[in-house]
Amino acid sequence: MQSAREFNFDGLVGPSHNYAGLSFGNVASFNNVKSVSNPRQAALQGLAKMQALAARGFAQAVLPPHARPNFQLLRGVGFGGTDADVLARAYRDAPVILACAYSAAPMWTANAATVSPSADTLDARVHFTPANLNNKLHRAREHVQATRILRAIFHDQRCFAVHEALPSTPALGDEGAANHTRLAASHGAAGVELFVYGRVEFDPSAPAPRKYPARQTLEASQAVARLHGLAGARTVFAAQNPQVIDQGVFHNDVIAVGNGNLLFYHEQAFSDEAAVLDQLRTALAEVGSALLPVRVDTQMVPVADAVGSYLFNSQLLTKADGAMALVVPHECHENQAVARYLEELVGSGGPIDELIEFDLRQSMRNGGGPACLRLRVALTATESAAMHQGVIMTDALYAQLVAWVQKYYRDRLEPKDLADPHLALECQAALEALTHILGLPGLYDLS
Ligand code: SUG
Repeated sequence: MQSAREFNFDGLVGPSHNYAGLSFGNVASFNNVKSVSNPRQAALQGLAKMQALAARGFAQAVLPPHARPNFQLLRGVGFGGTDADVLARAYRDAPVILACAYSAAPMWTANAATVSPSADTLDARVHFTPANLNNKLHRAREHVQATRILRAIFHDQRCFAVHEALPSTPALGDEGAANHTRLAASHGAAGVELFVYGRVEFDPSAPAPRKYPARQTLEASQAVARLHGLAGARTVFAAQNPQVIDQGVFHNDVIAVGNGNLLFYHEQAFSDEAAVLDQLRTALAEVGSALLPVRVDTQMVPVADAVGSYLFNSQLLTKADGAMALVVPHECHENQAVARYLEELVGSGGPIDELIEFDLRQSMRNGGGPACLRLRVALTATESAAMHQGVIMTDALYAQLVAWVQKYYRDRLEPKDLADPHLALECQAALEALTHILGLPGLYDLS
């Protein structure tokens, strides 16, 4: 077995971060529709998390934002003329589509792709499948730029395989790592990959939510596992509890998170909790490991509190001493039940012995917590040396990115600002400058 480190690739919040209420089923996005956003603060909050975790010795990297506005989308739905005409016409006739074209949602890189480390795959390469995110218009074209970014960073095909996204159709709805958890004795050891789905396209009798959409299908999860060459005995497919989807759990990472052999989850997360635990135990036994479940009861933390605080949308990080830290958003301290639970958890003598808290309010108001903001990629030393080095977070990169944000980002955006042609130019200039900072020329098709 080779040793490996887990890199967290956080999404750099783009200059058009705004609240457009585009995600039906995501309670925060819906509740904050049309409120005023602060893109500069959003980006600085995200960078502060990256910098603090890098300073603690965790492997940290950054994924760039996507080109905005997405003129291909706007022109593709019939808005023509100059760029300024396109923006004015879209604002007049279809402001929601304009908001889709401006969405900064790629910041939530847990939805960028599903990643399987080389220890799990048949050809011993790291596999990536960009998520098609076809459930929401504002996210449905993200995979085009995400594929381009991942191929630019993980360009060495001896180590990496970046697949095309799955065909973009409801039967294959795929939301990436937000519905995928890897359990293993260590990051470098062969592990068990857990895929959680909300709906089965070809079995109408399978349980499904009634109020909100299930974004991930079983068929999509199975396709990703096949593409990555995962071993059947070490792959588990689990149905999400449709009742929690209807309470705002639009991705499994809003109600469960795993790291090492530990699964931290809410008792209502899965349709059949006992069966999921059983399958995980059997699969982990294949690799000589034993499941460590940390179950949170409804009595301690009701689902509504889990959704409101994003307790489970936390990062579980293995520290140098082998214990784990839980990276939580500030909201966890503001919720009484969750704060009480967390105090007990870290004081219990168990494997999670530290809380690290961040103010991510700008992202949280759109339903994105610490775990949404990062894509986990476990890499051996050879693999981490083979990827593009310019995205690895260092003090110098942090300082450059902070200065870049201060220079290009507005501190206030409201819906009417999306019609301002200057905003489009500002976004383009910012991204052009970013390609130089990250050493990734040609990353964007800015035509
Ligand atoms: O897809 N919000 C995102 C939040 C994604 C969170 N990711 C994970 N749980 N991994 C979504 O619902 C809101 C955009 C708006 O309303 O303007 C949005 O897209």
